[in-house]
Amino acid sequence: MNQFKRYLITSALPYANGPLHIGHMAGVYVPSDIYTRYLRLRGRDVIHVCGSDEHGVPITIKARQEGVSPRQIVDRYHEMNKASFEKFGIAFDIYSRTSSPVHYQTASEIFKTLYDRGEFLEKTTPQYYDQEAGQFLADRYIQGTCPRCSNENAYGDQCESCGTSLNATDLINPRSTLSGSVPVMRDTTHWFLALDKYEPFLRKWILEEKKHWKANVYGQCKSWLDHGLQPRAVSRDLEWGIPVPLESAKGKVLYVWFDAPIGYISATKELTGDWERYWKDSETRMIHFIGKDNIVFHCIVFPSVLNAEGTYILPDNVPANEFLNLENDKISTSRNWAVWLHEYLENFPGKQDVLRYVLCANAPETKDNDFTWKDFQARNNNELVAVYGNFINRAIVLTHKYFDGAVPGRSELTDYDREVLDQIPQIKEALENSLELFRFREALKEAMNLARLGNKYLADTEPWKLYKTDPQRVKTILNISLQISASLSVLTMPFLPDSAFRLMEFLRIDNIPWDRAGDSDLVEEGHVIGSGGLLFEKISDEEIEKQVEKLLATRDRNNLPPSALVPPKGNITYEEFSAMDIRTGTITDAERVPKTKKLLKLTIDTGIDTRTVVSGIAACFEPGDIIGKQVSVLVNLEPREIRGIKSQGMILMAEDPQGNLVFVSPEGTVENGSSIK
Ligand code: B3M
Ligand code: ZN
Repeated sequence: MNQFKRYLITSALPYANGPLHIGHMAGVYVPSDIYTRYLRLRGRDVIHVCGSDEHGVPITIKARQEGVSPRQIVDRYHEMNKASFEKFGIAFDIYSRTSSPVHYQTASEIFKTLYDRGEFLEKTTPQYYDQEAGQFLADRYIQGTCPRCSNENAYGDQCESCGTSLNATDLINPRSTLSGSVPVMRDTTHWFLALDKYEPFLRKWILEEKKHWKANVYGQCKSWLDHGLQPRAVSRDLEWGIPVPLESAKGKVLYVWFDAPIGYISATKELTGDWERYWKDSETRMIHFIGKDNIVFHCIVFPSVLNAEGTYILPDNVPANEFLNLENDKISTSRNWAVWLHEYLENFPGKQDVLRYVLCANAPETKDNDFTWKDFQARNNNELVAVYGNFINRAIVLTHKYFDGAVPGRSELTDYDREVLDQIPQIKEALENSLELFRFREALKEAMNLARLGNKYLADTEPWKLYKTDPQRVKTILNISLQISASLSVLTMPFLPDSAFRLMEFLRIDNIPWDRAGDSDLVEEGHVIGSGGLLFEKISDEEIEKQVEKLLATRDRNNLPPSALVPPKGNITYEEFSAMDIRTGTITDAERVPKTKKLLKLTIDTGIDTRTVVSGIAACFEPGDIIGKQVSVLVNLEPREIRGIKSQGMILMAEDPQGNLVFVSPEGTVENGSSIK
């Protein structure tokens, strides 16, 4: 029995610093929209809130890059993203924005309540300061090596590679993303949420009561709790953001991850005067839809804030997805390696359901997954067109051909007929169970199983061969086919709303209640159906090739914005440079290091000796291809043992932002052992 009276669905608030892409859709918005549509179809009391996340350093960095104000950036992308969501069919009840007055007030009130209760530690601590840019460095203003996974491009608040939430002072070899300089330390006062104080509450609430959460979410939370939580600053030395509502806090704003989740509350206030029924009543079930990089903020930080405030409910589930890659490479806004939603909608008008289908079928629900244009085409042509669309088209065309579009009556049923009719409610039940468990790929497969059932039923019974000899049998077959079609118009609605509505138009039916789907009498004998049409159209090789070429062309390495390249490291002295002894050498042998993907064992004639060097280049080079190649070798690097092999030195390589490697070699052949200066 469902103990919840109502549902509050939140979708992560996309930063208003750029357009939406398919990774956002696959990770958050397609699943949240499917789930919300399903709840509505089942008659549940549900609201779905979202909006633009308009504060934070990503926005001020973008403004700085373009030489405009943050306000101009958020105004542009708030409108753009709102329109893209609408065109794509993501049916929020409200798409608000965190620069709204309601949000400023709500976030300020919650901060003040916690401050007055002494929930914050007020600390003056040394923070990184960029003397050239004249500002403190927080979040994306500072990069360095992650202490947890050694990712060299971790940000001041989070490492996107391993998801760890960080304080800027945790970074190793920090560098300013504003000037590239090495920052200095300067004292500044901030207010810290004492997360460590909430560990007992979080351990009980998550580790004991949320064992049913998805493994990727539960595992991350457990890992953070096992590593121990640190106090986290909830304010920043920035101009753009919600001013900290304290007299002593001039020039300081709320940390974006303190205010953004409160944006869900503000949006609900704007949507309904009855907002407290959703946020403060234990009979409301709140579900946060997010990507994996937002888990700590939605499972640890925000629930701690709400728990400390004391009057709000906490999320019942947070079914975070992993990441979607594109053509085997990470989606990257800075490298323009993305399929932008607004461009998709322009290039494939009327095909939003095709993208919904592919992103759901390939959803990164338990691990990162990959989107390729070839797969997009294959799933459209081989599944949507060849199975689902083909079945519907045949059922409608044959009903018009033999019965002028009137639903024929059924007569005596065969065992096969009964078997087929019995499967419809079974498929529906399986689909519902998968949706209730947030397994959207599985649920979509069930919906397609119903289309496959219908398609196979027609192919097996071949009514077009029977009409002359047994028209009564044809009536039964088409009646059953139309019942299946009517159920499809309901059961596909959460996933493919546009084609579901068109199918309902084809059949001239509307508003079949979800609970009736699966019945075998949805369309009555004599009901006249519409003339139908193609539910889906084939996508040609040319259309796909055009997309792939565009993608590769826009990823033009020469035009990469400077920010895409690793920013320069700090200065060194001439003495430090001249201490390095770099020589020319020739690779005389090369082999893979067993049980590793990245390592090659190289034998190198350095002119002064022959030595072994282990190099992480196996992903880019075949051993046989590089024997005889002249290279540059750092010969006075301290020897170290790598996988049991003594490596003496380092080969110099150039690595571009995509991680492709090329040798740094002398232009002409020179004697091995020649010094490189
Ligand atoms: N703006 C999305 C991101 O991290 C972030 C979500 C906020 S949800 C309150 O890309
Ligand atoms: Zn990391």
